[in-house]
Amino acid sequence: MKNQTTAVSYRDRLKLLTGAAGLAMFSACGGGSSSSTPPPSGGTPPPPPVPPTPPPTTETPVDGLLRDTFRNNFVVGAAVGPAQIGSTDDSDVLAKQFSSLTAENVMKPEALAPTEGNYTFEEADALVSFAQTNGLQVRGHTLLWHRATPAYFFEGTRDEIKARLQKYITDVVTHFRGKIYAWDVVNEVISDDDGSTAPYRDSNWFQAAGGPDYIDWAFEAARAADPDVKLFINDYNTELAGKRARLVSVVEDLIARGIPLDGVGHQAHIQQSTSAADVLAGLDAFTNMFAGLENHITELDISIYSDPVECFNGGTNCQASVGNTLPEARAREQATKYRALFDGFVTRSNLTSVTLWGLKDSDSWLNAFPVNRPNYPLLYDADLNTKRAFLAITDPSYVI
Ligand code: 9MR
Repeated sequence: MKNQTTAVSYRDRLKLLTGAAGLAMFSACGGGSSSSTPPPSGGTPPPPPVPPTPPPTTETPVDGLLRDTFRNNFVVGAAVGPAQIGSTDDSDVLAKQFSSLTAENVMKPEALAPTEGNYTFEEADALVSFAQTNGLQVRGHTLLWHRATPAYFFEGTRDEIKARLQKYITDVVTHFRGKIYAWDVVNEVISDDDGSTAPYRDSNWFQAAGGPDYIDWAFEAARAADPDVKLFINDYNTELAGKRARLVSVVEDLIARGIPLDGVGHQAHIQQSTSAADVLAGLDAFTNMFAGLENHITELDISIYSDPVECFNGGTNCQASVGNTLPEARAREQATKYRALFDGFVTRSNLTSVTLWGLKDSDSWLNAFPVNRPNYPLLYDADLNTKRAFLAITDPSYVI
């Protein structure tokens, strides 16, 4: 049902936009049938044709354009923190254009419970409060990760570790109950290769629990604390066949054993060389796995570089920096990829949330990963101008 609605809605938007553009042009020509009437014999000859105007790199989008373009498809989110919430300019764009927020860092265990039992909810609460005031929903990220987690979580016996994790998840999910629509319950628990612990990552959590049972503990504690929030397993590289297959096997196992799971989060940290079809295949691998399963795109960004694997593994052979300005050719390539992704996203009826991993390019983690180098992976430039990528996904008639 949603599939139909979404496809129609997106095409309706195309019609509306072309209609609006036609109307504007019509009225600029003076309106009425005279614009197409040939001049009377002996009258002023028609002016020479005007050469086409190159498409703008930026324009001022109408309020709600991003959110409303996909209103019938999925919520559109951005990962943010205190800097964006505290900036008048950033928060204005967030409130006007987005329908969802994720805490880039302030809901991670090291932020919420830096010492055992002492919760520091202030920054996360401020984010939730900003979202509620402005009508945005909140995605929770993340209850369990092998990074951004204080060492005390791994101290003691297996039973103590389990009890501590259960208490942490119970406390945090209860604190945000009713204010968050989905939690990344476990983040990046899948291995990157077929090593001895595959399909599970050989992590501090895997070691502390002596296997993958901690994943069950996390989901069960989250469900017990909030029967309504959607529970997600979140990971990167689902566009790669091997990683995807390992995640599929884990999700199938969780479902078969009745572990409460509502959906799969696809981080989608991709680069210019990533094929949009592969990202969409990552979504499709989970469709129909069980009735009601949802996909979320949780951390979308498109690096303008196309780095080889050794760049990610050891910082070698990374592409040269383009410098402090995004070259037009790269902006166009990136916009084309964003459009290909969103054209595919709107036809996936179980995709219910798409989040960009940041608001503007200058805030992105990719300026420091895999090496220090200016990157331009998002929809807004450092001055909050909309980029070609923004126009490509919000205006089907925009010529990239
Ligand atoms: O963007 C986040 C960065 O600011 C943090 O320093 C880092 C460590 O907490 O986490 C980054 O976000 C990651 C996300 O939480 C999980 N997927 C990968 C993201 C990029 O590293």
